[in-house]
Amino acid sequence: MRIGIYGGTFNPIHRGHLTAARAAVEQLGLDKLLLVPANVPPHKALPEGSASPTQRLEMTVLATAELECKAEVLDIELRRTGKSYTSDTLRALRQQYPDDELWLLMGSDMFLSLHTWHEPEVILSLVNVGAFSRVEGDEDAAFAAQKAYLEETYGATVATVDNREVIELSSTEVRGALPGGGGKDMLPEAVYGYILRQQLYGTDCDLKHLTPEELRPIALSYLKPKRMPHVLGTEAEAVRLARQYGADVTEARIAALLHDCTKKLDLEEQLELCEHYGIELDDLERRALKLLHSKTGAAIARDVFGVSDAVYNAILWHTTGKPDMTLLEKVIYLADYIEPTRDFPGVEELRQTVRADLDAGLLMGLEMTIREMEEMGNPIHKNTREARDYLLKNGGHTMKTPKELAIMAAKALDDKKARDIQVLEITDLTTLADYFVIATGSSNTQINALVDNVEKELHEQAGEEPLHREGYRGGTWVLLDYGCIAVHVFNAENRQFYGLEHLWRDGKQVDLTGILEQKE
Ligand code: DGI
Ligand code: FE
Ligand code: FE
Repeated sequence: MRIGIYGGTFNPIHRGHLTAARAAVEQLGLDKLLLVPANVPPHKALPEGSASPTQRLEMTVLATAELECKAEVLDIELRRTGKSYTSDTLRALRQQYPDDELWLLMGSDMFLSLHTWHEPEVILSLVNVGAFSRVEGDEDAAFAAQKAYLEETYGATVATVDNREVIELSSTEVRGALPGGGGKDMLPEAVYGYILRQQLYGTDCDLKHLTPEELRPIALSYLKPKRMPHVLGTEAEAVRLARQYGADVTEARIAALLHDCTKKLDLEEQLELCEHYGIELDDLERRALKLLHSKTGAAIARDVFGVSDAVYNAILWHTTGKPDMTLLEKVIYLADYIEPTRDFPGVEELRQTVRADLDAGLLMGLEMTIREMEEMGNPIHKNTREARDYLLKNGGHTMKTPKELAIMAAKALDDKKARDIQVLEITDLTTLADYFVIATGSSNTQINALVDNVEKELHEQAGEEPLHREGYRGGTWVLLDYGCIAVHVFNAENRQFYGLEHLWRDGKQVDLTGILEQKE
């Protein structure tokens, strides 16, 4: 295997480091990178507000999320007390990788002074050198001379890594930009989030009032790199489901971004957090690590980020579910289950079910979990079981919000090719209803088919029946009154004549993009 060794203070690690690392991987054909945050000698005091060694280590781990190759972060130099020499580090690495080709990567300044380092002969006998070259012209001569000198004197193997494309970027520059609100583009996303969360380098971020966009890098900074795509996938899926079923999209985003924020903690750390937040645990929870992260995650979300009760509960119940879940709780439970990076037998069927009917999907998800637990011999948590039993008892339907019913009706109309479907929120304008669903049918037959489909879907999916109907089977217009929603279907002429959109122009139009297939 060809392994690159890339050391640095990484205070903080930034995108310039990553482009250099990528260039080395590509040009030297490396199979793997070892990133080695350096110990900072006491005499080279770091600037005020700098990161601690542990923080530099953690940021370096987060940065690997943006590398395409295998990468590992080593704390070997940070653990060493006293003087830290590169030759010592390389001796240790050579022992660990006796048969591999090792390449020590370094910038041009370092390379040009390499012969003055401690034990250069040891360094150059243990590893090859990959030197980044940044500038064309004069430096090439100095480079070539140093290369020839090292090869001749120490029998070194030296390769140049062309890094000229890279925009010059230094950690000093990054640190300079951060206090004024800059630096985002210079840093890997999760590293930027980590800096804000830990208030490093003079940043001063109010964590309690973040938009989802602002929260995203910070949420990523809680995760192991391999979990990041899952959380981003959960966010995307939660947005889709929230739009489709009428949940609050912003709350769905925030809950999804934070839902696994304590997932990487071990049992001891989880129990410590439970103690800290006064979270009570039952016998199973005390033993089952996987059941704790939803509880501690919810607590962190509320304590650190000030999330609403709705978001708190969506995170709290995302692993087991519970009886009578709210719309947002269902959206998060299922987004977590079916997000695009999930890949397990049956996931496609579950996705289709969730998109057709949220509660049917919820029931299917719970049953899949219970079956899996049984197969693996894991105890089933009482909340999981009760969540399933509740849905079974309620025939798969639980109370729908008016908006859910309105969107369900709009979809039923869309399925039968209605035109100009609109959903108007009129909650604040009248006591007649909360939503009007309006659509146009092209013929008497189609109008009847449209209305029949709305009745069928609301009956099957929600157990709802209209309180009364008007104009039924008359063919030119029909009203289905469900109390909280009213469905109006017209032919084109009557649609214009009644002009409901105009009469209710103070109502709020519900955005149906991504929910309906209708052509605008
Ligand atoms: O955190 P994620 O991996 O994204 O997903 P999750 O929060 O749904 O956690 C899934 C894990 O939780 C899975 O490994 C099984 C476990 N789990 C879920 N319900 C139960 C359960 N474990 C036990 N013992 N009993 C349950 O009822
Ligand atoms: Fe989880
Ligand atoms: Fe998850």
